[in-house]
Amino acid sequence: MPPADQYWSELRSLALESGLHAVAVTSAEPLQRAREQIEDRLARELVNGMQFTFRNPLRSTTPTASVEGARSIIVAARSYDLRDVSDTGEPSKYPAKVARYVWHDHNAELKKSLEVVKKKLKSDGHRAVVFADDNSVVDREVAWRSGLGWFGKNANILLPGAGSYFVLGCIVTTADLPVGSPLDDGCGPCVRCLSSCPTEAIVSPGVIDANRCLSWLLQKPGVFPREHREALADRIYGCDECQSTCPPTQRSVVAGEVPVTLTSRHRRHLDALWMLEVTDVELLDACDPWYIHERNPLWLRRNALVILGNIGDPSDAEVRRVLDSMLRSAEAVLRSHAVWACAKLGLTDMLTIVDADPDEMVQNELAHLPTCRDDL
Ligand code: B12
Ligand code: SF4
Ligand code: SF4
Repeated sequence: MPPADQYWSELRSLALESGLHAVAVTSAEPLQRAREQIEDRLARELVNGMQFTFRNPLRSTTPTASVEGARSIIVAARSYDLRDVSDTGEPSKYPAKVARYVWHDHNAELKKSLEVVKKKLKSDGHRAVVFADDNSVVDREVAWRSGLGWFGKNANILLPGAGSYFVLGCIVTTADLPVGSPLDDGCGPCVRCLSSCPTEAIVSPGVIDANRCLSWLLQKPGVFPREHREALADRIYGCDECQSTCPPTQRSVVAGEVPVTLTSRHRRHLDALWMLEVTDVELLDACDPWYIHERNPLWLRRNALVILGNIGDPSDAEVRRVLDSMLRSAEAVLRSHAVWACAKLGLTDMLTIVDADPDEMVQNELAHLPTCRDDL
């Protein structure tokens, strides 16, 4: 076996050749700080029903629970800073936009690259398992501990000179590799992300309140909180605001180097009206290249109704027609969000259809109608 430094140098070169943008190593020691933070967020009720790494904190912060005898964790970042995905394709009157990381399944690409390195580790007699966006490891904590990047106040990991438009993943392995150490803070006095968050969800540096974070609210099942619907604007899935306003991320130099074969099916948005009219199969097919957790057309349509209330044109006959059909939907959650959209657009005359609706959710919306949009 070559010395640890030389072996890591070989693995590192292989990783970079395989499409990863940066790699580093940390030990497989428990992620004590992350465990404490998770417990603290749960105790402070900042988690709002999220499962992920919060469901079993002990497991997600104990690398050796996933790989017995693990000694090291190879942490990797892959850029998702695609600039080529066009806004063209079908012309859209009411574009419902997804966040940048959703445009393509970058986690699948990241895993493919990590698999190449894993294969090498295994052929050399080590145990090795790949994880990326998996509940077994807290990706950002291992990335921070390895020195891959610093923890931004927006809670993202930023790579020096390259910002935060990166997905993160790792290989937990029994190989002994030379570990890195955390970088110095790179944010300095900047607080742009805190002030740019549309819902003030960054409650202190590095701490996100999931009760307010649009990224979580867009995927959470059920009623979209009324107090955050206007802030949602035209987002259908994911939110980029705390990153797109971040100076080091804006200055990113990775642009144009993301190895992805783009097709005409890659896009930044779908039309909100279209989403409310097509079948589930058509909707899911259009979302196919996107990275969306538990693809449920119901929540995507709920989000599309909020968008329609925010950007729809009430004088457009198509808008009226689609809202009319949504007020008659078999799904109470769609009827109730259609009620809100009608009121935002000043179309309260349409609400007679639901006057006698037996559903509590719909009656609750009728009892709390918003005022019409200021710009109408
Ligand atoms: C749950 C989750 C979410 C939740 C909660 C986010 C959160 N901040 O916890 C929601 C749905 C809101 C979410 C949103 C997003 N997510 Co997310 N998410 C995850 C997931 C599944 C687990 C995260 C986790 O365990 N959090 C636990 C909490 C306790 O960690 P934390 O909030 O980061 O807290 C740390 C800091 O506070 C730090 N810390 C301690 N003291 C201090 C002090 C200071 C000053 C600072 C700055 C930090 C700091 O220590 C804590 C523990 O590590 C990971 C994948 C994974 N398996 O790890 C992806 C992941 C974190 N998400 C990711 C992405 C891309 C996003 C979005 C950008 C997507 C989008 N565009 O909408 C947003 C960003 C929102 C934000 N500002 O954080 C990437 C992050 C990549 C990166 N470069 O950092 C990950 C790693 C997925 C992946 N494999 O690439 N996400
Ligand atoms: S993802 Fe959006 S809502 Fe969540 S903290 Fe960042 S800016 Fe705020
Ligand atoms: S916006 Fe400023 S404070 Fe926030 S993560 Fe970026 S550099 Fe740090």
